[in-house]
Amino acid sequence: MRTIVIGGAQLGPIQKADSREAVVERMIALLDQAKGAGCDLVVFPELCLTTFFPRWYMEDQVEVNAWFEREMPNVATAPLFAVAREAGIAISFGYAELTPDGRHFNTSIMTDRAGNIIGKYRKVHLPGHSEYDTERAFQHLEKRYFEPGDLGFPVWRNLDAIMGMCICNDRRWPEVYRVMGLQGVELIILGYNTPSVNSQMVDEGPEKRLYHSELVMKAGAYQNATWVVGIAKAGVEDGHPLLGGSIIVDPNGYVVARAAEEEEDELIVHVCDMDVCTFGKTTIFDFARHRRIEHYQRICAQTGAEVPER
Ligand code: CDT
Repeated sequence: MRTIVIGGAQLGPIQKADSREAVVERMIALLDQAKGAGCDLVVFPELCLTTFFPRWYMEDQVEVNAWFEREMPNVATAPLFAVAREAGIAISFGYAELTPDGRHFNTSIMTDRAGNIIGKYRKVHLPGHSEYDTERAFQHLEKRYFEPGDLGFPVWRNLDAIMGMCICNDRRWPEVYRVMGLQGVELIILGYNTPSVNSQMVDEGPEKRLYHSELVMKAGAYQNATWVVGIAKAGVEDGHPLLGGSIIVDPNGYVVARAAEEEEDELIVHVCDMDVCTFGKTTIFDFARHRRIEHYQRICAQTGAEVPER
């Protein structure tokens, strides 16, 4: 058995006026709970230090940059790293990254138990749009504020397991799981900020959105024989509802831990045995024996669908 006690630290809403320091205090409270529960690893959501700012249209780059972190750890997050290091708990969380050469990414990091950042991922699939859209009920401007990630989907050895990361919208794309699956991933961790309603379609509310969110994580887990941990920032931020539904999914696609419906700060915990991945990886999803890459060229040669002529 290679067990990792995983804590999924769902965060409730963060308002526009809330400081990073206040958020970090909430994260530390969850980390304290995780310590009490014997967690080895705690996963926090996407862009978790601030409100989900891509819902706000901004033209002033100085105003935009105020939502970004220029270094990690920094003054606001140093206490979180210190508590994690002291407890010997590895952590992962998402934040808006502004690089020294002025590039903007939607980023997640992963630490080891000693608080060293050993993995960084930059979100590849950026949803939404880049200009103000009068047709939408609300804005989703990730394409305006971020560039697509440039690091691919690497995996890292951590806590005696092979781990990878993706972020929110990435969880909907099977290629993401498979690229990590092809590196033997055993645990995929991800955070999300998913609006509870569709800004362009009135009949897509929280029920359907929760269903889709679970569907893709269960499928990604099963088809790649890997654990998947998906953690929400949830609840109503300045009048805008975000989905909860944080889950831990086992390599058979079963949900083994699930957040309550309250959409608040909440820790979900499960003892995850990485060796459970082995059966699927050596039988039905033994990629080396069963994949037929001679038929998969389209996956990398083509972006949009090309339908046959009538
Ligand atoms: N943050 C993020 O990626 N949210 C998207 C919303 C999609 S609707 C524009 C998601 O896939 O959950």
